[in-house]
Amino acid sequence: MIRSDTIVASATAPGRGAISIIRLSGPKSTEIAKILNGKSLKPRIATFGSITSNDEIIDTGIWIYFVAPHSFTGEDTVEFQGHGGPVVIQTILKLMTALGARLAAPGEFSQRAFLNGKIDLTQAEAISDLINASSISAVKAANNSLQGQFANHVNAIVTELISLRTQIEAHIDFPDEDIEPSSIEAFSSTINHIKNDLNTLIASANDGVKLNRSAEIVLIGEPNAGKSSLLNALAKEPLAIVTDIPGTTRDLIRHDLLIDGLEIRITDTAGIRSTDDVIENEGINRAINALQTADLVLCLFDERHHKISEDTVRNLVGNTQTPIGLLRTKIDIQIEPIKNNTNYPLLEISAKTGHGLTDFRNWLLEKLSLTTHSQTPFLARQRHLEHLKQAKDYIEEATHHHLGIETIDLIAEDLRLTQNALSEITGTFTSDDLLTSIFSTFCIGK
Ligand SMILES: Nc1nc2c(ncn2[C@@H]2O[C@H](COP(=O)(O)OP(=O)(O)OP(=O)(O)O)[C@@H](O)[C@H]2O)c(=O)[nH]1
Ligand SMILES: [Mg+2]
Repeated sequence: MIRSDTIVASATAPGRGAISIIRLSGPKSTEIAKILNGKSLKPRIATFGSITSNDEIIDTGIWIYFVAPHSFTGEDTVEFQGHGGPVVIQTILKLMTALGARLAAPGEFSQRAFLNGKIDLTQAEAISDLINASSISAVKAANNSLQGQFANHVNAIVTELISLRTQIEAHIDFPDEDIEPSSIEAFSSTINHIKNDLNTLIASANDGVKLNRSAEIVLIGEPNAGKSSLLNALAKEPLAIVTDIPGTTRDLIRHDLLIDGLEIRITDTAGIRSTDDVIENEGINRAINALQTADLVLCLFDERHHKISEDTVRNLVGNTQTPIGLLRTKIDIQIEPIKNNTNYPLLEISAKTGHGLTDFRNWLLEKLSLTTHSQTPFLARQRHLEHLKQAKDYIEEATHHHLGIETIDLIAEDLRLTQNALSEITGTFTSDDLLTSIFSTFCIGK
């Protein structure tokens, strides 16, 4: 266990609440609790007690003592569940710091749990991601990471790499002896196997990264298609200016919607058309850029002026890889019956009457949840994806050499670098700077 001082923080959100939890971790925790409570605490027993200063009661509540190493941080930890008033909390924190505790930095409890080997880095990050999750799918995936599913995948590849490196490096000491053809075959087959595993893991991590943020939807269409009206109808407030003048919207207008617990960022854009207007053109460029990185692009059509077809869809969105959905707008005034000649899903709505909006919301939920909880067992971060890609680059580098006694040291080095890149994910090989930057984004008290 690391040697450390005693830290303290309120683990509950700032502001007024019924209950607050104040958490102490480190060697002085029980001593501080004893002074304030007036008697010793028994491990793992919730005890009603108080916090007293100069013979005056500051608060009463429940004390719980977790003995090292059987605590979240791996250190002696004491929690006090008291009343959730900001002045009460501040007074207790002052009393505890006067008795030798130090106010904890953001994420410092989790950092100690990591440094004491209670959790690996992916699990520590999953705690923060669970707290910040913006959908139920993200909650489930964060819990999977917290249970170690992501780390297990990484560790399985690392174990395979270690075994391969041990066998390969044994040959470095005997440069005059050729490697058996059967061994060469076995080495390259293992390298290929690891490469495939990495590719599969990168695909899952990609989905995991998407889950770790709000889903993004971009509305695209010709001027007057009804994009801004739809945004306003969904937001239930007049966020964007709506007129019958084509080219009303120029800037990207964003709104965060919460549909059944799924956070969706929806972006209204400038209508797509060819124009000499410099400002409008800039708006159109921004619209086209925004749709490239979205999770879903919705093409809106007022079919009185603009018929739906594969060509008209492609004219709007080009050759994007972003999934596409179609919306036939203003159905309160459309005369022709709906007909879908494309391979994209098509729904009809009226922003004016609200017709079709409930079906549209349900469809969105299904569409975005499908991409989210399909094959995605865990939550991931951009940082993980970068290390996985680095690992893949290094192992690919290894396959570029013709495997033989003269290249074995180069291959061994590539494999060592592959392993290091993977170890950065779980934190077995991580710089202090990286740790500081990861934990500093956590809540205080976590
Ligand atoms: N009847 C009817 N009119 C609608 C509906 N939705 C939008 N409109 C009208 O269509 C016109 C254009 O609507 P906007 O929402 O500004 O269209 P837009 O796609 O944002 O247009 P640009 O910003 O110019 O690209 C306005 O006069 C709206 O009142 C609808 O569902 N029914
Ligand atoms: Mg508009």
